[in-house]
Amino acid sequence: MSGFFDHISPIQYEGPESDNPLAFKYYDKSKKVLGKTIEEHLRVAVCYWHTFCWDGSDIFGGGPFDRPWHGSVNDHTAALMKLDAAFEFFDKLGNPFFCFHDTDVMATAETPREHTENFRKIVDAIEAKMASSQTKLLWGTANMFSHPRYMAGASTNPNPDVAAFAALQVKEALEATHRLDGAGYVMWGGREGYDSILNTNLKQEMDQLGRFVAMTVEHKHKIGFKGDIWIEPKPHEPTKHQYDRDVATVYGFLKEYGLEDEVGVNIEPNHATLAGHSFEHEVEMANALGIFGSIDFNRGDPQNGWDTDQFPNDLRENTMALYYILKGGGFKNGGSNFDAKVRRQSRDAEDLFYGHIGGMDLLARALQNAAALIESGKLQAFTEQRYEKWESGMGKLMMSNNATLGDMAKYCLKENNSPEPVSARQEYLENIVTQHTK
Ligand code: XLS
Ligand code: NI
Ligand code: NI
Repeated sequence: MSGFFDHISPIQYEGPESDNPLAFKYYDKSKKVLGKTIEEHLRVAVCYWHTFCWDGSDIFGGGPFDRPWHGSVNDHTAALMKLDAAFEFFDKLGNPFFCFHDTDVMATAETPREHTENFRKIVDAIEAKMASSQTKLLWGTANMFSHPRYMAGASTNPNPDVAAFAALQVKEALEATHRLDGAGYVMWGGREGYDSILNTNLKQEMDQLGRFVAMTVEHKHKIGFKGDIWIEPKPHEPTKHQYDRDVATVYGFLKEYGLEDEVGVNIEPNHATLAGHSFEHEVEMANALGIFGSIDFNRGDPQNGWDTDQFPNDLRENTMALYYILKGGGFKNGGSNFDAKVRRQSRDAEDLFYGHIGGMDLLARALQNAAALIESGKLQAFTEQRYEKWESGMGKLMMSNNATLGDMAKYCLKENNSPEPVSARQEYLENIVTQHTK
């Protein structure tokens, strides 16, 4: 035991009337919503990186967080201390899943051989920890953006030796995810993008990324990993132009390289807003394209133009997102990963709990709101009625490939209709959402 969270008791559900800041008010994990428990719907995960690796440092100064495992060297002993603390946290919070990057969990390594050795050693320890814990792995990933070798990208690097190092990391991380029975594997683009077109061969880089993702898919099948692979779209940061800009761009990329049946998306609301979209737009776009996978729940700051990774607290935004998630059939292998960090001045162990408790309570409320919206059927009924004319007549002929442009024109002239505009009732629909945001 790390002892770091000794002063905190396991977090219990106490209901909305409770005054206890270290209790759930809404996350009643066994409560049934639309036939499944809240826990089964949300599949909440704690992320290793923001929660246990970040020391609070920013570009202007060092880390104010006091975490005993953050010594001067990140060796295997420190990695084991961090692992103890992480599982103590999971066991107390009661989150069913966690997520990690290879470099989050392992001792720092410089060479490829050192990387493999250090990573495999800690994966053994993680496996042992998981054997005596309830917490399962939602997804694994490889960090191919922090080390200076990845300055100019991983698989999109001008130097194939860098891509080979990235291949080693992905191979190891994917195999570890498989071994730890993870539900998915995430590929966030990291530095797969560019800052200046003057020094960049864009087509070459995109082809490299396409081949790299294809190799990852091939390896998944080779080792028999049955989980999903998800790309996490983000428009910029760290590079000016990230190749995986948003859900629609990722879909185009997957189509181009023949991967659309193999790879889905891990959507992050803060990335959606950076791309100029709403969170629910990205969810519904993924549903429409058949690539919805998982969510990294966080929020941006409306006045800041970067990825602030704050815990979600906007009930309406998350009600809307969960409505579209439920409408699309809900999570399968995916889940709700808190890719969120407490603020730099929230330096205590308690603050890590407040952040996660708040996020889990918020999602539990949003889920119940979304379920009530589904049950009321009003939004769905309105949209269905709005498009119902496509079910018959000329609309049906067009959509079943049985009409040409000429046929449509001929029909139009024959009917000689001047169609009347019809209200889209936006405010009426928004009021329904407001009524259900509780
Ligand atoms: C960064 C991403 C990252 C991924 C995992 O903006 O959100 O944290 O989720 O590599
Ligand atoms: Ni993320
Ligand atoms: Ni992010």
